[in-house]
Amino acid sequence: MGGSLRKLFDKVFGNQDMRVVMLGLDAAGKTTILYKLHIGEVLSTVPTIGFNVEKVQYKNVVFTVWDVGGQAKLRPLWRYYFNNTDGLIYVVDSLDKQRIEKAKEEFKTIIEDPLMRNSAILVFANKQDMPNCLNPAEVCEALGLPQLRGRKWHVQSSVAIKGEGLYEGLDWLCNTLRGMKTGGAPTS
Ligand code: G3D
Ligand code: MG
Repeated sequence: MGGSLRKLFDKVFGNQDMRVVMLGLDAAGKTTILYKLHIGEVLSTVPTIGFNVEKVQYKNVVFTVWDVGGQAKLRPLWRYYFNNTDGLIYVVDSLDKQRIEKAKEEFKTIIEDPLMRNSAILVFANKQDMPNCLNPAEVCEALGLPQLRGRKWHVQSSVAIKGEGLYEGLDWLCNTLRGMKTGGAPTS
């Protein structure tokens, strides 16, 4: 993202208080995105709770990131981080057709959690540089997004390793959350 992308980030988020969780199966591209954003030092917590959590705070915006799809018994612990979440970013490896069903199951579990019921949902259909990957519309279908009722969601094509699509996705998320807050809708 570099300096200029940081400026865009400033423009998008300003000084809003915002809590964002970024989830997805391992290898989807979450850590790459976190580093590409260049918004601060990525802190990796010691996994005393059983799973590794990465965290970046930039001004009033906090990003918390972890891999889903591991041990089911750890799932209840995720909810500790769901509290007060405004935005959910779900990252999909569009090339990993074998695990798209698994990605969908995990996604469903997350968005159906009562603590997540008001959060806006940004999906990165990542790795769009790879030939024969699912395109964003196919990722959208595979996750069942068109059937979602009463939720704000958006699928953004991305190539995390090149930083492509990241700003556009965050711009949508931020504008959406701003609109929801202005309209008095709960976001967390
Ligand atoms: P995770 O944090 O979700 O587990 P990572 O995923 O960010 O660690 O990324 C997993 C691998 O996918 C990395 O490769 C990373 O470079 C690669 N990757 C991430 N985004 C993209 C993308 O948009 N396109 C392509 N082609 N690769 C991507 P390595 O080889 O380091 O494991
Ligand atoms: Mg990672």
